Amino acid sequence: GDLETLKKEAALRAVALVESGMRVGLGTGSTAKYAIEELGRRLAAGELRDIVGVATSEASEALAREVGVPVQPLDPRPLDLAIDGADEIDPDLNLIKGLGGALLREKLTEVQARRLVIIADHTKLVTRLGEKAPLPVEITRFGFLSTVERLRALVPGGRLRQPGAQPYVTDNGNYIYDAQLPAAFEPLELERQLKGTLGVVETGFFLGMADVAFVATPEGVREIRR
Ligand code: DER
Repeated sequence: GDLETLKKEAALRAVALVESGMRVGLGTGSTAKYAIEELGRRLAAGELRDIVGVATSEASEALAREVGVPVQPLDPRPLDLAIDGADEIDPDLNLIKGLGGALLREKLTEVQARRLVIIADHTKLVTRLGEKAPLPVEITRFGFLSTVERLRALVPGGRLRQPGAQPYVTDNGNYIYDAQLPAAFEPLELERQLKGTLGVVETGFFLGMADVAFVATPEGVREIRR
């Protein structure tokens, strides 16, 4: 089926893992949207009860409220499960995320999940991170021109998202630099260098975080475990 059908199939598989009483991280993006909608449907049908959602963006919080998923702010308690999309998924389930601009709240939320379940269509599969997507890097607005120069020195070829008078602003009031990744790099090392760059808040590398990915292909949904 078309990509939207595939995204929804992956989402249904992830939501099938949700049990009554769970605290669930609600991802952001066009795939996670289907998961939030399905959670609402299952609650309305009485198939699930006592679910608490923790949203990873203003948009996902609004959607959760709209479909009847109760939401609470992130607090230090662990989440039983988090469900989210990805921009790239490599064979070790290392991810690039952030094309939807939600990477900071997603990482802050999903690091507290006992299980991080990724949902995607097959176009997100890569053999190596960087093949298809830039690496989003959230940077402070203050001094962003200097931070962009520091990042250009580290990963040449990137650009501020939506450059011009009104750059893209995240839910957290920050900007995003979309970095073009080099042909060969060591993700953990590059993550360390980026995080050590003054003005960088967070990167879209989600390394070693995902436990399982449901990837919908025209031949069916693949379940990939780390
Ligand atoms: O921006 C994000 O982190 C989203 O989760 C993104 O990685 C996936 O969005 P999509 O499901 O709309 O492709």
